[in-house]
Amino acid sequence: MSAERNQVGIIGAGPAGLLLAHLLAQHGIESVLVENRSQEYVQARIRAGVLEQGTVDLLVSSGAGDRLQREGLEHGGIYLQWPGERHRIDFHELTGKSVWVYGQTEVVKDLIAARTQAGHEIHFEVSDTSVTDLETDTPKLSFTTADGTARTVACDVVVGADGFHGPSRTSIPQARRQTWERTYPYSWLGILAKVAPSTDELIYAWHPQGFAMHSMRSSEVSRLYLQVDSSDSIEAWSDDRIWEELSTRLGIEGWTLDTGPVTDKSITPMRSFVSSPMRHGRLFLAGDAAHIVPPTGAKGLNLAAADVAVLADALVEYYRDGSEAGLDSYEERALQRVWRKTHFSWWMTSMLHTSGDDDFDRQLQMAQLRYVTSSPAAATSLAENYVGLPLAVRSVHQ
Ligand code: RFL
Ligand code: PHB
Repeated sequence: MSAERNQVGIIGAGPAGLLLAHLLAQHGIESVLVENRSQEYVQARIRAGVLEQGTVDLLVSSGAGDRLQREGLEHGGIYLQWPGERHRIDFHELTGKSVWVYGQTEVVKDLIAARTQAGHEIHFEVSDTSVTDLETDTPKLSFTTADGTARTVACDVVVGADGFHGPSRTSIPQARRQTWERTYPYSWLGILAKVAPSTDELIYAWHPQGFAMHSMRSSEVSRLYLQVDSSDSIEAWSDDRIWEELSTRLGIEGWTLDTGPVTDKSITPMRSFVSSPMRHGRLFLAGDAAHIVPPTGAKGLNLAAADVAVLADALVEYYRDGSEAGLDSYEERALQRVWRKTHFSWWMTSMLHTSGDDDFDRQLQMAQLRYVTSSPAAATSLAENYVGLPLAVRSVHQ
């Protein structure tokens, strides 16, 4: 076993870990980045599709946004619908901002390319990842490389960007951790299809048979989702059954859903989860490692990006001035945003998904949908949350 030294240890080459490594490298800060999956797997993992303007601005200003600017689809609004009615929420008019449709797979590919082109390594397919000595000035990141070499790297800081199932969060002593969790009684079945989108902007549809959504990846590829039972298995959903259900739930007079070959399909459970603290000694958590939102608000990846923006800023300040003020205020600044987006994601989810057959709940959902599509004040509230609220101000430095 060899003893090594690095500035920042990062666990996880998802959007959070890759973006953090990239932002730090821009400021000459070195990092060791480890990932337990293969590069091919990470680049093909189909998840998010919507980037807030702030996330786009961050990627572009850091030099990783060239392809995003060329290929990303700018959307100035979304449609909200229920049987017989489809309404547009105009983000441009209400907030002056947009969102961009650009797959998480593409963000990950761009960030991997940026890191490798800059001559920095990503250790894919590692095993036995662990962090120790968290309460000292040199926390240790240990892992076994793909070729079987056991390595331990002494760092100034270790960042757990290893998603919901990674080992970082649970290396914080149980007695210090508090978690808040809600598991929803339904899941999302998502498909990727080789067919031009049947819509210019995303459609979020309430339907008595369950929520449905029409999103996209490009002018030739559509991404669609269906609310299904938590107990449903993907085998129970043939492509024909999926298209039939999508056509029913998204259907509206004078509009048809074009169908095409399904190239990917999977079922994802819906969960809200927040864990605190996001820091223990010299270990910092970022992204899904610390919090999960249901995808209805399109917030998960954007939250991960916002966490690492704050953390990168704090680390730059630490290495430049020796000040730990930014690191000390990381959790407070991150959690404010996390809870706002946790609320928004829960709210969108609750408004659009059917659960049981309680007619009182349905009447409330209908009342809420009518309100957000008719009141400029309510529509603005949805719009400003969807496009993303500005980064929290750093109260300790003012
Ligand atoms: P990730 O992407 O889970 O990355 C964590 C990485 O850590 C690795 N890892 C380890 N590495 C080394 N050693 C270990 N022991 C490790 N254990 C784990 C993992 O392999 C992985 O590569 O977390 P990160 O970076 O925080 O990024 C979070 C986002 O991936 C997630 O929030 C979004 O995908 C959520 N999400 C959406 N977010 C949006 O902002 N907009 C959307 O439109 C949106 N749509 C979605 C979504 C998530 C979905 N699913 C499947 C959960 C739609 C769906 C269907
Ligand atoms: C997606 O395109 O995958 C997507 C879009 C909006 C969401 C969730 C997922 O709210």
